[in-house]
Amino acid sequence: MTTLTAIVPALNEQGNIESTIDGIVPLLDKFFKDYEVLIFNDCSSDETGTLAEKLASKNKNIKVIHNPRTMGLGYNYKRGVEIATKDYIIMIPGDNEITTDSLETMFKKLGEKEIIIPYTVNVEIRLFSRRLLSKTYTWLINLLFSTNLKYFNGPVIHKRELIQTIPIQTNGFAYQTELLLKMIKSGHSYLEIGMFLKDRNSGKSKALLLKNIIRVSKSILHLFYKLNIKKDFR
Ligand SMILES: Nc1nc2c(ncn2[C@@H]2O[C@H](COP(=O)(O)OP(=O)(O)OP(=O)(O)O)[C@@H](O)[C@H]2O)c(=O)[nH]1
Ligand SMILES: [Mg+2]
Repeated sequence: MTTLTAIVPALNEQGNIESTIDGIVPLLDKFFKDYEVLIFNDCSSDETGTLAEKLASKNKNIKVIHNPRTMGLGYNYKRGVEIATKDYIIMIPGDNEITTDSLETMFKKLGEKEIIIPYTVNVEIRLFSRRLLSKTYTWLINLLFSTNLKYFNGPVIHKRELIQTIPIQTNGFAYQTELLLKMIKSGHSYLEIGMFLKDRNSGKSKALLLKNIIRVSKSILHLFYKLNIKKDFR
């Protein structure tokens, strides 16, 4: 049996953070010899931080990191990877978006390949605008980098020892794209697995914020230069 670090980013997720954690803990208890859950409260203006602390006080495997200001999804993931101590690392969104059945399917495949890359099967669950953004994004990345992935932004599972050797430059939403491209271009093996999403119960999506879209566009330009022109895969 193996061990897992779950990085749970949460920005203003007071209506979802408890159900996220309550949903995953039984699964982590069942599948892993040991695990840690790192909740990243990125200076939420709602009760996310207080609720996260309450969850941590009930379970010694849960830790909460509070940022004094909002640093971004990629920044938090990077910090999570730096402090992670278990065999594998997964990002589980704090908006309770991933079904536990899907997580279970992924956990069963651990060890088959170096990276487990989930993609959304029930795309119709998302709003048309969000779906279009994802579809265009995936198409564009595959075109720019000659890859053939179905999705770049899911709860990917990495081996800790491997991912800790790869520098992550972006602090924004494109962090997983950066990691996956660097790893795939370096020849690491991967397995794509279908997952099912749930409807966001409360709160708002941050993926469609203009500032996030601009940050992602800049990261992709930078990656294009680094990977395609400089041929620097790190
Ligand atoms: N720590 C941290 N978490 C963030 C930040 N932005 C978003 N998140 C969290 O990351 C997760 C994914 O963000 P979402 O806004 O749900 O984006 P998405 O899942 O790609 O898109 P939706 O389909 O709209 O939900 C959620 O748990 C957010 O709370 C951030 O700047 N910092
Ligand atoms: Mg979401």
